[in-house]
Amino acid sequence: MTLQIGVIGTGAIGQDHIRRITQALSGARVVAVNDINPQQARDTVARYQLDAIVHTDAHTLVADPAVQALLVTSWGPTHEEFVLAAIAKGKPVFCEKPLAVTAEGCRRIVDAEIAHGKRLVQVGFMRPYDAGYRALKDVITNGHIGAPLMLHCAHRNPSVGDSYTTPMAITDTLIHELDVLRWLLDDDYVSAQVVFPRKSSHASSHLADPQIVLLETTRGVRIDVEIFVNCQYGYDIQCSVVGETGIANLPEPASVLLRSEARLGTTILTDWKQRFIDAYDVELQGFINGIRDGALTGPSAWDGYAAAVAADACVKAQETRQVEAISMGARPAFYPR
Ligand code: NAD
Ligand code: NAI
Ligand code: ISE
Repeated sequence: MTLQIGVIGTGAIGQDHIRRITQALSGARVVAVNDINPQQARDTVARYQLDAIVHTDAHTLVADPAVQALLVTSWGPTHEEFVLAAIAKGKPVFCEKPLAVTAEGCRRIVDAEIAHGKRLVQVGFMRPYDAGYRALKDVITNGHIGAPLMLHCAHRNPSVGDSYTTPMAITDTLIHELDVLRWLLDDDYVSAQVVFPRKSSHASSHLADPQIVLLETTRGVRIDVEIFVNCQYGYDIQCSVVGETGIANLPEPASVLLRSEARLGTTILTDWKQRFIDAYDVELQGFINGIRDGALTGPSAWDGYAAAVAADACVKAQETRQVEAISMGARPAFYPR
């Protein structure tokens, strides 16, 4: 049976996910789309030659009997409303990160899902599906570097638009590390601090860039993450795990080693869509298969909540310049490890 999906938000990642559902994945098709900009929704239907209805109201799309599952790829602040609407209709929903822009909003989703009684939500944290991160986790889990002690990470984008703000370095960008590092270490965070180095001249006047976030986990692992969203040179994701007996680094994306014009080098990607392209495919196929098999297994609403609790503390730490505590309470039995 082909799963019939409705998409809310036909922007950059909405269109990219529509492309993969339509051209790369199996078992699903897009039957309805909505965007706050209806022309963009219509253009998307034309571009991907979809046999899909354009709804001018997102809630009408959620209620459409032809729509069996939802993809929420609109702006972050709209996610909570649409995910809650999907849960109210008992429809599975894949929501791009962040699940909601505050921990309180994520908690409302967690509570609604638990009240519904069955998992319906998968969050678009794709890095746990990336082959490089999975290889890194295997090295740690198999004890090849002993117990992890420290992590040195970097999340660098070439540039961001003028609407990108200082808190978005946390809620939009660091949120990926907040998710993947707790998955990688099988641990949770207890504190966060944010340090501001000298500002890049390429950052807009209202943006603090770069930033360094210092995290501590329940087992005492110390993590530093450099967020640098106007680094100019490329889209560069780094993760180095220092253990008791060795160091494990996230593999670089495959690239031809080129000897040419008296230089030896490899290409650095510039587009986030390319850096994790395989992981996006696997996560979304996992969502489709999970619905078919009656059990979603990917990043849960609890994972979305856990990342948001840490993000709230980081945003507070940006303002106070102090070490801020992170506490998310007990994991509900509804979300087994
Ligand atoms: P975008 O601005 O290109 O697209 C967002 C779209 O949502 C726009 O077309 C906008 O018109 C539409 N929209 C906004 N509010 C709406 C509403 N109330 N109803 C219907 N449509 C609405 O942004 P984007 O880069 O595609 O990002 C969208 C989401 O995906 C964000 O939450 C972002 O954090 C996330 N994202 C995730 C990744 C990832 O690596 N997982 C990468 C990029 C973006
Ligand atoms: P698992 O599903 O047994 O989970 C491992 C641990 O990580 C658990 O403690 C769980 O609570 C936690 N976790 C899972 N997702 C998380 C997230 N997004 N954020 C924080 N913590 C998270 O382990 P497995 O099978 O290694 O799966 C890990 C992820 O990869 C899952 O999201 C899963 O759906 C996905 N997956 C990907 C496959 C692939 O081929 N790339 C195959 C199977 C699973
Ligand atoms: C964007 O929304 C993403 O999710 C990208 O993966 C991230 O690198 C970027 O900083 C975000 O703005």
